[in-house]
Amino acid sequence: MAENEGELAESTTVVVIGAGPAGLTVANLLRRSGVDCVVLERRSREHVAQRQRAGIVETRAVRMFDSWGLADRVLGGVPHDGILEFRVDGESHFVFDGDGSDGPAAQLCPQQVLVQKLTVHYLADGGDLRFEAADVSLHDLSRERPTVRYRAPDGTLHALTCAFVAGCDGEHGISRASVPAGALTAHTFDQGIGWLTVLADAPPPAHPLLAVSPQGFAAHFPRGPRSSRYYLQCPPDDHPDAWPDTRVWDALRTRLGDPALASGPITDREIFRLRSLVHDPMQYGRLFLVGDAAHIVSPMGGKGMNLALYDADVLARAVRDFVHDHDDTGLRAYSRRCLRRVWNDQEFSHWLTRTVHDAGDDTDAGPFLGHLARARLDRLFSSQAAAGAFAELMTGLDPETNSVGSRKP
Ligand code: FAS
Repeated sequence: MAENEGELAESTTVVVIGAGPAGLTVANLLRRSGVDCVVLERRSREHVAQRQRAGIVETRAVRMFDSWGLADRVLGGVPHDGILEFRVDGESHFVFDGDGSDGPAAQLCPQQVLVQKLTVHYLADGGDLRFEAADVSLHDLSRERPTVRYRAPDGTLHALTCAFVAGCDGEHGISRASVPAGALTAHTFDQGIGWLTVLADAPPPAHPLLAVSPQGFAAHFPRGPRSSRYYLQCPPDDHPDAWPDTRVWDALRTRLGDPALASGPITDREIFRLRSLVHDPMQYGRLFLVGDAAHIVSPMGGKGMNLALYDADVLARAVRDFVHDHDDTGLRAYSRRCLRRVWNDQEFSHWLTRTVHDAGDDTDAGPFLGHLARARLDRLFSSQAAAGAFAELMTGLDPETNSVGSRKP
């Protein structure tokens, strides 16, 4: 594309748009592969570093970072002991969600800690990361050398030509919005369920906790040594103002079946709708969509961030093989391979969401589906085969190879 007046022209191999878990992982893995890249992030470093979302890096992702020699540098949590607690009408059931091997296990690592460490490592490794990149626009995506334009904080206009664009800018980013209408198919599903999500400086649970009760679903997850994330089922169109502190703690004590639950200052509360979204394919020309830019999965099962890390690993390996060996097998298989994983995790998240919500307050689902959900829980707690399948899905390890990557190209 012709250079605009007063524009600074640059060239690189990959332009990564977005410095969330997806973008920073792609960038770190590309650097590790000796592939040039530039990361453009719209927000400031401080803003990106403090955004609190997911809290567990699944076993597969921990081993993926390990396979790249990065685990010790970028993971900042505590190993998950492989125990998940289901509390049904106040009765506890402990389910093992590890793979039982001596390999590195899942980590309880708040997303912002992973993002901070990926940023520090990438910059220390000489990576090019540009925060506060405004007005990012994508051009010539169907040509061999696309161009990405943006305005720097000092007002300078930049035009980066590249071989590939990694669209890692989340659900509301510019990447997917730059794909011509009709080129992608969007598959959506609305669970019709809302969650009040609460962050508090309160003691974390002994184990991640999912609670089923007639009053509705509740969950309690660790987010650091003195911090907790809670979820409370609520109407999808509810408002955070309808949940003052006393109501939050009363509902948690009731649904978790723990009248003595310790409280603490609430630092954040939001309502969000449980919904899922998948775009197919996850590529348009030289643009590859990664993470939330391509798919949204409800937090049930902790797959959102982990799917972003999966896509990032698949893309980085594919670009590395193309740049170093002129082998485009991975690039051509990128979308199909990631979508196979996306639908697997969507199915698991859907199964778990219906199970723990229908088994509790069955007002919407009705008693029949309520009984089905309870039967599913009963099988999970009493059948080794069912518990094994559950653990496999929680680890994220590939069922064919019980390892990080699939045998399938
Ligand atoms: P992100 O959205 O994290 O990152 C995209 C980046 O792109 C951002 O830094 C953004 O500023 C930047 N960007 C956007 N537009 C741009 C532009 N035009 N130019 C340049 N940069 C641009 N998942 C779980 O597994 N468990 C949970 O408990 C959980 N809780 C969540 C709670 C909340 C409130 C939310 C919103 C999500 C939660 N998720 C959870 C899902 C979450 O973890 C996402 O899956 C994860 O952030 C996806 O990472 P990325 O794809 O990197 O996208």
